[in-house]
Amino acid sequence: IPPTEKKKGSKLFALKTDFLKNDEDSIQKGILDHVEYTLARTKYNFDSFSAYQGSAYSVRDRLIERWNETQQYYTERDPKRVYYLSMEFLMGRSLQNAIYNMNLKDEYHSALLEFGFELEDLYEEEKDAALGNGGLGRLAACFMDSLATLKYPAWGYGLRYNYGMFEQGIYDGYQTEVPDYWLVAGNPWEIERLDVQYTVRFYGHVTERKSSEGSKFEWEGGELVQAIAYDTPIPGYHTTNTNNIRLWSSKPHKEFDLDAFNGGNYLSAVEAKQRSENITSVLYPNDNTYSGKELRLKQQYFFVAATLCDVVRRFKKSHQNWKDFPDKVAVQLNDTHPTIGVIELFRKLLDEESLQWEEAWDIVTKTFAYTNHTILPEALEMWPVSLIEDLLPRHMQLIYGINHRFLIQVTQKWPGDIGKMRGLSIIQEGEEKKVRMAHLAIVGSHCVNGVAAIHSDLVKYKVFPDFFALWPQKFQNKTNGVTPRRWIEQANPGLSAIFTKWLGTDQWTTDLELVKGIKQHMDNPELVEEWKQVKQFNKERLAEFILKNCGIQVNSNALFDVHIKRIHEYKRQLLNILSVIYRYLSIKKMSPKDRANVVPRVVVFAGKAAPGYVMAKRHIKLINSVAEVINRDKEVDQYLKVVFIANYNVSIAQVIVPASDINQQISTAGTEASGTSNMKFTMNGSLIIGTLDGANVEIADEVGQENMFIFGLRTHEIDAAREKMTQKEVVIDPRLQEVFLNIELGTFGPPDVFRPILDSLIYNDFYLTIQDFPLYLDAQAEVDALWKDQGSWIKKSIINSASTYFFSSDRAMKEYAKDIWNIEPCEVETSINRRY
Ligand code: GL9
Repeated sequence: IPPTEKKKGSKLFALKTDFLKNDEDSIQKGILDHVEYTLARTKYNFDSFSAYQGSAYSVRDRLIERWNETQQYYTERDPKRVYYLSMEFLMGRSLQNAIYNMNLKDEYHSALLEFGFELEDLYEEEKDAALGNGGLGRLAACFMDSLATLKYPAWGYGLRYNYGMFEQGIYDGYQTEVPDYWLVAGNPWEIERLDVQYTVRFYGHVTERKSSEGSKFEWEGGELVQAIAYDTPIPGYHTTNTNNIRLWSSKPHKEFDLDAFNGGNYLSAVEAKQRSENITSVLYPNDNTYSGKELRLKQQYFFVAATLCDVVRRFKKSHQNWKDFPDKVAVQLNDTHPTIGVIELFRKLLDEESLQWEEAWDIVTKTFAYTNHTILPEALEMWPVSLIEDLLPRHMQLIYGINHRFLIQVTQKWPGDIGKMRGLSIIQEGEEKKVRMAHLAIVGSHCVNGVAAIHSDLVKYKVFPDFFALWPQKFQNKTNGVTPRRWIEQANPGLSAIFTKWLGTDQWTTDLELVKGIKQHMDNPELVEEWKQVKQFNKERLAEFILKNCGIQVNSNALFDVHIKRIHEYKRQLLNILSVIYRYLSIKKMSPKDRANVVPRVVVFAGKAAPGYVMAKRHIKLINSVAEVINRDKEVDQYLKVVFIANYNVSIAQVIVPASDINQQISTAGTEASGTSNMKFTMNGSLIIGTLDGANVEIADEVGQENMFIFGLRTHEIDAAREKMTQKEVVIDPRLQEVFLNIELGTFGPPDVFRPILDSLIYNDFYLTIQDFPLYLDAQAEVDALWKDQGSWIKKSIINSASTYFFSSDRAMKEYAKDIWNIEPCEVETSINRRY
């Protein structure tokens, strides 16, 4: 270092001596400084929102210190890293999470109290970050929490959509959608990195340049778009380790369109630039469906192109040999959405780094792994060849080349079997040729996993049996998990206090296996009493929320029956509401004496339907129409209430889940890959009423079927049941007929709106609602019977919550790290560590 530089450096080091302090005074000063210098407000207009913002910025300062320490440490140690590529991260709110994970709850609480604010109230000032649709995006968020907590060197990569998941309104019982321009409220949790930018190309053409060393292919021309990085620090729980989620935002490329300018087309030149900002404008609000829109493919490529530039640049800073790449880098594909990344890395190695085909492909397949999240055929992505050819011409050439070599392998395994070739090919032939992204993901990865045991079996034996026959060792199961920090500690402080008291330690937050220890106290009347009280408290909190947001008064002593998730035919909210109608009609017919035996229920629904999913939106209308009739019927007032909570999101889930007595997990067997709310509910002592589908199966293994309400057709019975339906051999249960009749007679409003729902059941019933209906009613009757025996109920509730170790995302992440990524924890050693 030249002497002048050294001198400058010494001043740098002299000034930056210590980390921020965490005593009350320092925290208060931090908050006030931000209110004054970041928000430019004074103590005279210091309202709750500015208190939230000031607190968030002061927390962010501390996160940045930890982030810097962590990234510096990783750079020095150079451990193998994992990159989790996900088009969705459903983070919810961040203030409480960051404060809890940094172990600064008491400090922030008392600091704010002296300013006249309750920390807990300030949490409510924050807007949810909803850059995801549902389970898949929330899973990514839970995984990020666990990776940081377990000290794995991991980064998440995704897109910074300007519009997140739409805001749902309910008008006249119908869903309305309002765009969610979430950034208007500001986002203190992100750091704009103007120094991290890459250029992404679209369209253009491929030129072959021949030389003595062979041919080189260059992708040229087309449109250029700039990707800018935005980082969100992800603090581990009670550790310095702080990982990162890097989201890309699209901006116009600086290259100036001189032709348009000289032609006097200045305004149209600006418009062309503006179009590039569209790429990251909006999250596609689809779940379990594939939308073949060009903009979506652009999003996918933009995302992986920028990500791989970043990953490759980081690798090249400290490595020369490409052979080392898979020993330093693991890339996980969260569903097929980022699969074009397989080809992008291959293209970089081949065309930019001049590696040979075999060597480059070997590096690619050792690097990537693919998680499948659904087997619904309508969700499997298949992009038209013509579209890829146009948008990504070089990639299409490479896909053909890879497919050619792959099909040679297929013929070696099954000589002369054209059917196998056609079935396995990455390209689907037909009127319009398509690229099967799942096939590309399987061919391009060293590992393919499903997200629950039953789902992974379906992936192996039903959806991709020939791939499994070809490469049995590639296929694994990794059952999903959820973070107990957000879903127990933050969402349910009462239950957390019980755990800590009866286990004699608070270590259960990172070692959920300890919670098993609760079982040994389940006969202790003191614990039982506390358990009751905590549930009651949470139910009152939800009742207040419902009154405030829906204007409906519910009895917090009633059984809280909860069905919250995306609205989809396969999840069968319809089955639930039909049984609610049956319950209503039954109560109406009862004598006063019989009514005395009715278990009072509050049935809660929440969830969004994809804007284009007409049938799901009709289901919402039916639920709301039924709710309206029931809720204004004074005769059933004490016994039944139906509530549809609008605009379901992560922070609403944090209020609903701890308050539930039973939760509905009633998908048609074989359709729900895993489900993750089932895990959150079970942790919070809510009993599942459900089918043997997704992770319900493994939950039943852990908690015992006798502690749940399992009913319905099994996966292996589904095909036969569908056949029975088409053969018109199904007899509709008379109780269901009565329900149909009431809908047709207009009991719940003009029946023409509901006609398509009834038709879908009577003429098709693909999701087997009719056949499962009587079995469902039996299970519901068991629920009522058990509720009357509160002693047994609470015991089962305790057993449920004590048996959820396996469903912690910590367990899931340890399995991925060991079985797929081959990475080790890398604990940051630093003086910030003192606290922990
Ligand atoms: C999903 C599955 O449907 C769920 O069963 C599963 O729990 C999650 C996470 O693995 O993935 N796949 C999928 O496309 N969605 C899922 O929830 N949809 C949304 O995220 C809306």
